[in-house]
Amino acid sequence: MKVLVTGPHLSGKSALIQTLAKDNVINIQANGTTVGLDHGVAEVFGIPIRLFGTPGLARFKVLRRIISEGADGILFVVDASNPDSDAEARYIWTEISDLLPNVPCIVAASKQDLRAARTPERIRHDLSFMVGVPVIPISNKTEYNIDKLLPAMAMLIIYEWSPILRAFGATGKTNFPDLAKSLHISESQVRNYLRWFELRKLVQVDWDRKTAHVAPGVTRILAQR
Ligand SMILES: Nc1nc2c(ncn2[C@@H]2O[C@H](COP(=O)(O)OP(=O)(O)OP(=O)(O)O)[C@@H](O)[C@H]2O)c(=O)[nH]1
Ligand SMILES: [Mg+2]
Repeated sequence: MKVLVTGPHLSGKSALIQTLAKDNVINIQANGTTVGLDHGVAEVFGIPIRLFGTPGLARFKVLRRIISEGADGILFVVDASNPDSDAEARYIWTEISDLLPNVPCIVAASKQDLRAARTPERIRHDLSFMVGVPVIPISNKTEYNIDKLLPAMAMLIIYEWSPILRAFGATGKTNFPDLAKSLHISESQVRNYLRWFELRKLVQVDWDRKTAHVAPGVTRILAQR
């Protein structure tokens, strides 16, 4: 799954990708600012999550658009300690909402280790344009709540797809013709769904034998609801 890490300048996007993906990170910076992108791979419930970080400077709009393409989820990083960056947060938020409408999103309110850090309630109040989006307070310095972010993100994304993933699991069938029959869709539609899910490692498909299984991590997430 592809998760976009975006938000205003210096909010802690690159630091977050570094904290989440540890040794698996590429980062294109000049003088401490992202001028290209960040890329890192992490894993949650056995599902690989490809993290793509954008630059935060307003002028890198074109890069943000390119990096955003095809994202399944958004981690929107805001600097909880700096209300002066809220206007920029609003600008990037509008831009990303336009590029990725209806994509599941979580706000990571960073720098909670600093005394000036605002609480999630305060962030919700100050950034009221982010209506209904969950806010998780984090710190890249102390790793506070870092372990909560990707499981929450993966759950949101998988719940988005849960009706069809559940339907695949619930048929008890694993071969394409039986799946098509049970779901009342054509075999080519079954293949299209499976290709999409396989790319995101949500199902395991044997294209020669024409069989598919929902990945164990996904079954675990669906069972929690
Ligand atoms: N105290 C504290 N500092 C942080 C935290 N996260 C990031 N920083 C610092 O904030 C500054 C900016 O962090 P980056 O990760 O480069 O921010 P960014 O959002 O990638 O910045 P751009 O790519 O320029 O938009 C750096 O000096 C980091 O060390 C945090 O959780 N706590
Ligand atoms: Mg950066």
